[in-house]
Amino acid sequence: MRITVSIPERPDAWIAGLRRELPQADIEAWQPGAAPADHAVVWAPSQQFIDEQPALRGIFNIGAGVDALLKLRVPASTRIVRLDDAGMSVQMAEYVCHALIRHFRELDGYQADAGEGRWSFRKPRLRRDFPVGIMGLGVLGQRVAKAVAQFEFPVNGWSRSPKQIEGIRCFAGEAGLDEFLAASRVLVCLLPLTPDTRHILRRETLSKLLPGGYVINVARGGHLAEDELIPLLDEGRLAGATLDVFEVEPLPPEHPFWRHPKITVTPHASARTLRDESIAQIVAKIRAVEAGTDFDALPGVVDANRGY
Ligand code: NDP
Ligand code: OXD
Repeated sequence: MRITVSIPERPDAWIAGLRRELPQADIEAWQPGAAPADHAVVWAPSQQFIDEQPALRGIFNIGAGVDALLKLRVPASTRIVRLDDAGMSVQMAEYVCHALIRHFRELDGYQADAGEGRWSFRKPRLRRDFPVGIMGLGVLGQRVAKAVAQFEFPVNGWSRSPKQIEGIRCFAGEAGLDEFLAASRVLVCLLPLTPDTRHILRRETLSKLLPGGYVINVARGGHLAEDELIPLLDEGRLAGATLDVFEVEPLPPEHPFWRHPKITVTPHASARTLRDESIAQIVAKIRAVEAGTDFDALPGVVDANRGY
């Protein structure tokens, strides 16, 4: 079995890990003109890579989001498989709970007071006044929703297909979006980026949140209509935003998000790919399909028509 690897950052570490787990396989970094492989392990490969590897059975993405891959022309016979958690959901739960509680408990205000040696209390705020809406109730969204519910915030969730999740008020589809937004004050985006979800965080939708809305975008920069956020903050329609993902990454130094007092920026760090966990998951899937398991029986196989 031949496996080709196209990963921009530390490809050698990935190749060494894959070789350790699959010593019988021929595993090499892809370069133009490389021999055809059976499977690929990738992050944001080029169209040339896809065009030169028409016989791939599986493309294993080392992230959960496949929007970059789905921009490419991939042969219909090649299946795309994304990471299914692999240690990301707990990180996402930590990140979102941290951002939520930092805002809810006004910890930035306390830090500013401390900087001036001021011992002063803020009036306690009520959890029932801060319902949290999670957009996307997949692998990451459900874990985050449950973690937020542990802190006794009311939690709403929105997905494409209807769901029933204990402790979460679930809404679905276009028809459920307005009611979901109107019931939420803190909005967390954990959707895949698809033609249906691009710019879903825009003036029209964000204006439907409860007063004092707060946005946490941990999915993709393309979900947010970036030009529309700062006016909503400056008008007082939104109280703030924590943003981990951006239309252009790295976020350019001159971008106004860096310096806006109501925006917290992190560098696409909310849930990092963990190499060992990811290699273990990918190798288990490759072993399964090589042993005759149908791709469709694997968790994380992408439906290209659906876009995730
Ligand atoms: P999943 O595929 O497991 O979940 C996606 C969820 O979004 C599902 O609940 C799905 O609905 C819902 N959804 C998709 N399209 C729509 C739509 N048009 N309307 C309403 N709901 C929709 O993905 P994951 O939870 O694993 O990951 C989510 C995203 O998080 C990734 O695509 C990636 O972009 C981002 N991500 C960001 C990271 C970071 O570091 N910032 C790290 C990892 C991921 P249904 O359940 O009905 O199918
Ligand atoms: C992912 C990511 O999609 O790292 O996994 O953003």
